[in-house]
Amino acid sequence: MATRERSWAEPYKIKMVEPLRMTTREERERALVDAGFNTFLLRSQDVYIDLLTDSGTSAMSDRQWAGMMLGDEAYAGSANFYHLEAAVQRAYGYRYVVPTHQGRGAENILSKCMIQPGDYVPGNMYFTTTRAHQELAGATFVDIIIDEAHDPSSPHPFKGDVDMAKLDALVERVGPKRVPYVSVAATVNMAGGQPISMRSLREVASYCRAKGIKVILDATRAVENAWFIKQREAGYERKSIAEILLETCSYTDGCTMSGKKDLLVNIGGFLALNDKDLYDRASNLVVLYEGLHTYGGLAGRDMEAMAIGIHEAIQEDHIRARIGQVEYVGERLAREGIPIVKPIGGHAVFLDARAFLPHIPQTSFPAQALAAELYLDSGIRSMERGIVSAGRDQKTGENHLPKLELVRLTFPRRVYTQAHCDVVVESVAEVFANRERVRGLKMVYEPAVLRFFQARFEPLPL
Ligand code: PM9
Repeated sequence: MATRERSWAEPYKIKMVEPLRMTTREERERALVDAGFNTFLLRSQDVYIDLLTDSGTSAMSDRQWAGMMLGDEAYAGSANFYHLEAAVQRAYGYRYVVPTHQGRGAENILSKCMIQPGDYVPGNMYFTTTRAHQELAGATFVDIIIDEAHDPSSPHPFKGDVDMAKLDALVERVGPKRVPYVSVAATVNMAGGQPISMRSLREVASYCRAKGIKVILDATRAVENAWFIKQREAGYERKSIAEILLETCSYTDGCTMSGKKDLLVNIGGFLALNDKDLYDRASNLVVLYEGLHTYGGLAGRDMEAMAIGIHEAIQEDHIRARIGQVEYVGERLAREGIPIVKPIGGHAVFLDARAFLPHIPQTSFPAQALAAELYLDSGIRSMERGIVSAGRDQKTGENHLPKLELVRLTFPRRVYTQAHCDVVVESVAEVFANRERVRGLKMVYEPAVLRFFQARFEPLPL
């Protein structure tokens, strides 16, 4: 007898709810003009389904909320710091932990400790805040990701992999002493939430160890990365997410972490390191920018929630449902013929704005325009990940022109239901059906750094 397909469901039930506000199209038109056509500048009160980011937007569990009540708010030596330190050591395997208020706090400390002006930092695609801190410290970022990562239609299962020839060419050109570390992200956000394989991590580690170069992991979504390794890489099918995560970290010398993603908290991050000297410098510097090395800008209760989040993040049923939800939306959109980045990523479905709006040139910000249009249609908030996010070349002042011009539909963890997902698919399909009506934009205000957060736009005539 043929076995019937069985559904899976979220491994939790809802205990507390937050009402959503629906708006009229007229209200959204006004809100969008007020926000300068930038979804970052909308008030969340004017948003119906918020897919701007998965950062700090997850629902904490009852255990995490209970942990918040156990905050030890001592200035120094809080018990919650030691819980967090032990949780990081257990799950990620690094020796030393410096808490920070969020991921970019860790990036700032790391960049200041490791980079000398004139250095080069290779990485598997840039991330906005990561590159900004590397550049502020005087380094030049060099992209060493495989070419497939820049092609939204390539089905490569590990688009986050490093191209070793690109890495070697850089090291040969500038010399290993000018490369303080290789920055590897798992998963790669800007490529579409795409994973790096264990094979690639191993290769990078053995190359770098031979040259005396350190490897630093951006572990922000390394649990999601572990899920993809388990699904796609031979030899890992039977390993647990916890085992895969530990092996991932074992090929690196430390990590920066935004706890606001994988770790299911609304605020928090850390820098973790194996090298004692580097740790001593980092724990000294953190005092200047974040707070004492046993709180790093966090309340004790925040560290407790993150320690518990580490445990919850690596549960197989959690990660299956988290990535399964994103997959559900991606597969439905693909069935509608809507151009998305393939394979579907871990934290988000990425719409390919170039293919969606071929009549809008990249310099008229098609992804920004598409995010605005989606908001107008239904109040769904998404995020531009294209030319606006890429910013300008530090030396020439010219716009970076990324091959990927994307709109990110990012799913907070444990927040939205399948019915919300269906509403999202229907809205994107509606915008797609009327896509020739969408107009490009011109930028009328451009901030000096990380412009995507605060830039303002006006629509161009059709
Ligand atoms: N990521 C995101 O929405 C929030 C800010 S940028 C719009 O994807 C990686 C891979 C990230 C990340 C933040 C950070 C910085 C580092 N690495 O936001 O400072 O995706 O905690 O982390 C965002 P913080």
